[in-house]
Amino acid sequence: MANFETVEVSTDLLIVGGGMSACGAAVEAAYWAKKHGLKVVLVDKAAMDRSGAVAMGLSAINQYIGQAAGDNTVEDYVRYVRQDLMGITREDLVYSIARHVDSTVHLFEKWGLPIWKDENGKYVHEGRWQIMINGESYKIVVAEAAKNALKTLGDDCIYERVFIVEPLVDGDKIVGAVGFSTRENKFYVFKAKAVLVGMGGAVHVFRPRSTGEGLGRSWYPPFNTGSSAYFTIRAGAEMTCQEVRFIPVRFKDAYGPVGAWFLLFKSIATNAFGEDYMVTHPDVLAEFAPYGLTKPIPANLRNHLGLIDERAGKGPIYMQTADAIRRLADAYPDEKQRKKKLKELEAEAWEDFLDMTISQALLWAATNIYPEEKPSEIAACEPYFIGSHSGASGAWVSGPADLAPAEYFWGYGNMATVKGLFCAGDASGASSHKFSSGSFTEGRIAAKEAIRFIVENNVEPKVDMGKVEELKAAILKPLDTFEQYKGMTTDPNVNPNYIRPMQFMFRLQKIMDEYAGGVSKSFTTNKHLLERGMELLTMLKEDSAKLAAENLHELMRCWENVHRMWQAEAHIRSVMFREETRWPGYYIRADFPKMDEENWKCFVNCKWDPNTGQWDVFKRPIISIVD
Ligand code: SFD
Ligand code: AMP
Repeated sequence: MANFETVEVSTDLLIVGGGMSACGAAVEAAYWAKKHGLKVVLVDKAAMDRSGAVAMGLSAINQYIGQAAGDNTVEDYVRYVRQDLMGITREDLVYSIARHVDSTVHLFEKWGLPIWKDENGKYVHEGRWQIMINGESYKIVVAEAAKNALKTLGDDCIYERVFIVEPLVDGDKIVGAVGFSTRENKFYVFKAKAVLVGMGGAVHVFRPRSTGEGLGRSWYPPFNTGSSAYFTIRAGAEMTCQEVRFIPVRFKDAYGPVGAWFLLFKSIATNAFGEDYMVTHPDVLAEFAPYGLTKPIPANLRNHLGLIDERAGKGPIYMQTADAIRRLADAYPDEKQRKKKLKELEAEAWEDFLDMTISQALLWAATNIYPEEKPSEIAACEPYFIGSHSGASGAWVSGPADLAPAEYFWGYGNMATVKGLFCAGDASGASSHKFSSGSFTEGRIAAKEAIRFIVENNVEPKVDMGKVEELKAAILKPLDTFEQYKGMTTDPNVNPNYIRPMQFMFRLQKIMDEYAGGVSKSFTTNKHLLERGMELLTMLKEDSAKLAAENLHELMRCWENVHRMWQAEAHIRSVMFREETRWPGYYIRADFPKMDEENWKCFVNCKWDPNTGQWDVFKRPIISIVD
């Protein structure tokens, strides 16, 4: 620890994270900061060009309203999100993003992102809200714009490969963050008048399906490890929807996307006996009325129907790719045209993976899959925390002044319940279906409000440097622990004096998988399992003081796992509190297997008190703003 330099950086606005929401925040903040002569600093644990969920690229922009063309209205989008989340959504937040999202998409196009166009120059839609892109370089295009915007404020605005660990708080106000370089022996202290959190969601909290040679493969990118949740919880912010994990259905083992198959190619999925599970369970859908009886059927119910068949021994579940391609090609009676269309469809099918999940294309090639000839297995993934997709976990933030009911408004849009702490993308909860475009848009909204907050509350951050020294010692401790004890066993992985981050992660994943309804329990849990899980998690928490790191990379791994562990705790506590099953297909409470609209049509929020270390879990009302 002695050879770690402490680097102090002072700024007005600090943006933590460098993904879609942080890039949106950077672009917007730079504009407003310039007007007011303010400084903005962005910190990413990785390199912005390829960081976060969009690192590998994407094949579609999943939120586009098409307002100008009159394709849809913002209200339509709010209804869609409310329906998909089984009624549990902050309509003011969804509305606020949806009304601005088209302008974001137009900016992306201006910056060079290729969006598919039809012969009339209109965007090619994958589904009602989704438009197709050649998105292999999506993140590079967006990051370039963000970096260019920040560069207009100065040369010292971007810190890459710096891992943010902990918030700095003064009373009820955020005053900065601390972290460390993953490349040099440097400990960073960022002092700020406002902090905007955009550090994504969390993966590898639950044991993944992948094992052995595929270990670590998941749908969600491995770089997002619960830092947003940890940062906001530890700052004392109220959190919401921590029970609403997301389980996507994906092509099995390489986790390739299904959206293009279901929506663009109009494919169906069946069980191994050829039965379409979406039509063979009307009774189950009726149990979850009104949502189960309204189109589109919510993502979790779609999962649930497939899982019912799987549990009944009717697997594997297949995407009927060959049928879908044949159907589309057969629409061309002319043989030459039909063959041309077939080739086009084959190319599109492969490109869908090559744009965003290259390993799925490799797995198809390696396992002799020709999508035009035979179907391909799909499966429900392990659970993830991603409030910007079809999950909802994140911080409880204020809505916009012109839309939010009084209960949802406390002065600045997208500000958490801690003063000066703003959240966007996966970091803000209860406003699902933002996706890449909506997350960037929310970053813009939050950054504009954060700058307004700074202008109206322009006081120097009071940082307690004694506390910072304590944090520095605690954060770097795993390096010392390893050095101290590494020689005491012949195998450095097995040591009674410490635990390495990989083993720590395995233990966390086992607890979550077996007690909180992971893959091996077919996403099913109950009060007793959750209580036992909490007991084991408490012991894991104790052992986190014994984490050991051989180098800077492992030090990051240690703190990533501590972040995951806190996300896990918020999840278990919230699942335990909500005594119903509202999102089967994400999880089932076997002791409360039915949805209970009367008692549980509400948000489940929670809060950890930094002064007492106590958790509080409680209800918040749903206030609808759209009919
Ligand atoms: O269809 C720290 N998403 C899709 N959106 C679309 O619009 N189209 C698609 O095609 C999408 N597909 C998709 C999507 C997500 C994933 C995981 C897959 C496929 C496989 C959703 C979007 O990608 C998502 O909504 C946004 O990216 C969310 O934005 P944001 O800003 O909340 O998170 P981020 O982009 O992942 O960025 C996180 C950043 O934080 C950094 N970070 N920095 C410092 N310190 C720490 N401790 C940090 N921890 C994390 C990261 O490096 C990163 O910069 S489809 O298949 O669903
Ligand atoms: P995915 O590839 O599953 O992430 O899907 C991309 C987009 O399409 C998301 O907006 C999903 O909600 C939506 N989507 C995927 N499959 C379906 C389906 N079967 N019905 C309706 N919407 C879907």
